[in-house]
Amino acid sequence: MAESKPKYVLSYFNIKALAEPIRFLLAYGNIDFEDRRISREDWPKIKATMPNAQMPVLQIGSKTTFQHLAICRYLGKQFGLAGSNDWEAFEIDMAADTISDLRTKSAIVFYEPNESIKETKYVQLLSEVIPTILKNLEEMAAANKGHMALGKMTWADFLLAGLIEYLNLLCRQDLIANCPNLKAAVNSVTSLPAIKAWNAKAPKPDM
Ligand SMILES: N[C@@H](CCC(=O)N[C@@H](CS)C(=O)NCC(=O)O)C(=O)O
Repeated sequence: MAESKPKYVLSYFNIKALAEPIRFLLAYGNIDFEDRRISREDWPKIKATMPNAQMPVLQIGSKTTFQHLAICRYLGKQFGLAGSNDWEAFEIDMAADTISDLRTKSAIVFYEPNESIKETKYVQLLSEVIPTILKNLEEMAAANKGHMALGKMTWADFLLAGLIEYLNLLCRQDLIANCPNLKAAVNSVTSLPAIKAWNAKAPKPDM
């Protein structure tokens, strides 16, 4: 990146969801970013200007970046949260992709417009899909001493901590209530002074 001190602008709706891990990472990295929250009324006018017509979008100086996982991975590298070799980066990616699986599989059901189809799909989601992924995630966190990878804090912990409220909503449960190691991973991030300060000043989200 050529610019020495680029301006950061994060565009998203006034919700936590996919942007909160990015906000957490920017707060952790002590990056003074513009937290641009687009209203649902303004979104149709802005949609066509965004890559893939979706958000989150993070402007870094003259660069327009998108895809929340790629952004988290990049910021993780910038802030020393991405491991120190290809194998370590791979272990973090496996954890991040598993968290992402939980989100995509539950979001498809949550956003199903037909109420009766939705409830039918929730039966399988709640009885099979979520328990399988959650068990795997908890085992990964147990093997990594209360973190998602490498036995220490990485950007995958930030991903989980930033997404957890949204995941709980999509999955209709407190996912970490009975998962002490996942709870530890979330707490390791939310107890950081920078994240506490962010949470204290963050605007009240719409959901
Ligand atoms: N693959 C993208 C997905 C982004 C995405 O699904 N964004 C949604 C909000 S969570 C969105 O912009 N929805 C509005 C629309 O599609 O009109 C990512 O991971 O960042």
